[in-house]
Amino acid sequence: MATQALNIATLQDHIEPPVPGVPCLDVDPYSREVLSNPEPWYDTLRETGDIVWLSRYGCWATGRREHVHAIFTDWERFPSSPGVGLTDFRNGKPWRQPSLVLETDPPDHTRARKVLARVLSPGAVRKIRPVFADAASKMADRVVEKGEIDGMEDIAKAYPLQVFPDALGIEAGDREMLLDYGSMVFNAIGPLNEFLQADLDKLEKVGPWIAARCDPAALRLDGMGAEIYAAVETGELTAEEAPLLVRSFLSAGVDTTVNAIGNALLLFARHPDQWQVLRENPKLARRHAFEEVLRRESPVHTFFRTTNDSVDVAGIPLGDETKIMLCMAAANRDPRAFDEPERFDIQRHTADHVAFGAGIHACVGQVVARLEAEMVLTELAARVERIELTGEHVWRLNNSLHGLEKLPLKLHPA
Ligand code: OVM
Repeated sequence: MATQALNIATLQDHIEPPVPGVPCLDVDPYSREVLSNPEPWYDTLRETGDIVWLSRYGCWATGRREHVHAIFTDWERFPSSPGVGLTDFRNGKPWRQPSLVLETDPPDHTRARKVLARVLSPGAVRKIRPVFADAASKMADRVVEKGEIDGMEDIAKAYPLQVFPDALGIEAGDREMLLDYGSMVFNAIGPLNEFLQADLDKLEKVGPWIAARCDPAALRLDGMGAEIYAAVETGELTAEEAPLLVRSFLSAGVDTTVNAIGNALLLFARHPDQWQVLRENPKLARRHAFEEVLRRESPVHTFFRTTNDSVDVAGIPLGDETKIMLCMAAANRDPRAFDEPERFDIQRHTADHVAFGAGIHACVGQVVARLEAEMVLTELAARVERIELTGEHVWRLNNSLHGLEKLPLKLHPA
């Protein structure tokens, strides 16, 4: 198979830590068992030590909020250009051309990020607010009318797959391909296991579809995609860079919000008291409710960095050119940073969560993510008295996304 020639990390029997006497775990965090019920793993990782050696992959890992945040905000010692997954790009050709913004360091990163930050700025996003509000209102009417729904199909996938590609300026049709691509991009943060392999088998079909959506001819003139191409006119980007930057929207902009909205629905179904709090204070949808969802059920559980120099974390020398797993989901449940971290409380001040990362690579699309969540929660809270779980929810197994496959719900109208 073609993927055998790719440079992607795999599960190993046992790799000794570079320093003796450090805390080690021989768990495979990418096993079916862990991915379908990750919370015990998050807790084990975080409570085993400040920084822990994972012997099955030969990398470091941390689940403590303090270290996750410190490493994210220190791009000089923990760069992103060797890739932000388990695979070190310096060992061979990556599975796709590296992202101009995710998998780069300053000064290259700075230039690409500046363009994205402008297109996705609060001011720019304010302009799309009425369109997002209208779509959410219609979606909410539809699901309330239907009553018995699958929260993933009818809300969490349906809404982002409509509003985000519309805002970007890509045509309707075959948009589920965006979920296939998202799945692939996020599985590729982890090892070449059954989950990533299954996605790479679809690459021949999905890859060209994605590339065609990044072409200037395929983008509406009034969308965010066209604004990326406008940066070629001003000399900020080259003509070769623009499609690659549009690809970042398609990589990071859909599957992430799908899972975040799905996790929100699950949490509110499980915590009807918090749904009542939201209904009584709908302004909480504007910020607090979603931030608490991101903290309590983080849709992206891990990214990696690579050591640059002989750096140490909590007094442990990590060695050059070693990968470090930053488990944001574990950090967001760190009792050292959050009071009673298990408790889902939408009135809590959760500004310290690291679900969007931190530092120069912190999620550049977070304004759009928040807008989508705010609209969905606001319109549902206005119409739904109670969200009832009517069957088993099923987690979707992915190497770095934490979201649902199936979420059977009944919406009780207000
Ligand atoms: C990208 C990108 C950006 C953020 C997240 C992401 C792994 C991809 O630029 O392709 O998901």
